[in-house]
Amino acid sequence: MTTAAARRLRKDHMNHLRLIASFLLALALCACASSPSASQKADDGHTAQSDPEETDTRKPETESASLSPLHADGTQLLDDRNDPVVLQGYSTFGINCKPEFVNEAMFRFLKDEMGSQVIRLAMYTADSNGYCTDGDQKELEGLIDKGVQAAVSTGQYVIIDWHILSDGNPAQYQDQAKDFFGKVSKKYAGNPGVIYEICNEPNGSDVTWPVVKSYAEAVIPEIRANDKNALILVGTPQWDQAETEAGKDLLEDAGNMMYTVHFYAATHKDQQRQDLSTAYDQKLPMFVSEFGITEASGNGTLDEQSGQAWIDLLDQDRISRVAWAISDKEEASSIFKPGTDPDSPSLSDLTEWGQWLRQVYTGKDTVDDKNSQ
Ligand code: IDC
Repeated sequence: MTTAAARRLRKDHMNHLRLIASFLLALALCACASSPSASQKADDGHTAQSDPEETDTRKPETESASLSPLHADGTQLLDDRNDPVVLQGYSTFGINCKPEFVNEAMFRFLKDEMGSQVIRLAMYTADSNGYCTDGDQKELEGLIDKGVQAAVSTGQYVIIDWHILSDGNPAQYQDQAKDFFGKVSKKYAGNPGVIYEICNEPNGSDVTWPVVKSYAEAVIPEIRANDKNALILVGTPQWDQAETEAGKDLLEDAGNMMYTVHFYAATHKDQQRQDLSTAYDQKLPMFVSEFGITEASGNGTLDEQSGQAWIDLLDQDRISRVAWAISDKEEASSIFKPGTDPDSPSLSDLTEWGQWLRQVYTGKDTVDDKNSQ
């Protein structure tokens, strides 16, 4: 269950209680107070964990019904009741390279066992069968569709990520981006679960914030023509690490949007955490749509200490976060071991990184769970 859904169910419950006799209300309040639930944690600015009792007894008719429209207000993401939402979840690897990991069983596992509330569908534009280079556009659009359905039907938000990388300047494929976002926003208009990330990690010495800003000003209207309210995420220069530049010169008239920040904790430490705090003070609405605790290469050792310092900061500022990557490639940033069956993942398939994330997202220790099986 999402943070928002857990909170809404609890609120609905409370509203009903208010209608009955006051002594019952007192009793009910007592009962609530005695169970420190996920929503309480979320209210404190920490990420939510699902409460099995609530899930079993008060499950909405369809899981997708639990997805509240999201909107940014100041630095904070809010649901349709204006309650703060802090999403946590997982990014696919490039769907161009690992399409088999985009499936409902996988996304359900991530939700049920790994604390996921949001799935990011990373679609490379130029690298490895890129959408704008050698990839099959129809196939990739079909995969996006499959991923959106799988995420929403398992009660999770879904980010459609235009994953530029070696094509560091988003303007390079701006026309294709306009067509693509026009097409998908038409298809998913009004679906509260769908979030649009219009460029992963702009990079290159000439790719300054004004360059990214003008790309955003060209692409966002394509989405707004179909969907006035969808949440849109906009990248920042230097691989999503120049958020303070955006903080000095915000996009205007873009509607509901946030700016993305990425970090890899073994490489990015105090300086980058300081930048995030500076941007927060600038009142920049931020969303961490990709992070890892390896080096920026996606490999090397895990820096759990720096990773925890980042998570503490994100908790403090109530910033949503999405981890890289739903993959079994032999590298430290994969959450699954090589050879994992993408149609039936299990806890024993988790890498050290996967186990760390599960611990941080759910509070559960995977080794203990395995021992008790
Ligand atoms: C990396 C993958 C790696 C792949 C490389 C190029 O982990 O296997 O060879 O892309 O396709 C990012 C990018 C993300 C990177 C990741 C790790 O958004 O695509 O994935 N990373 O390098 N930004 C910072 C790190």
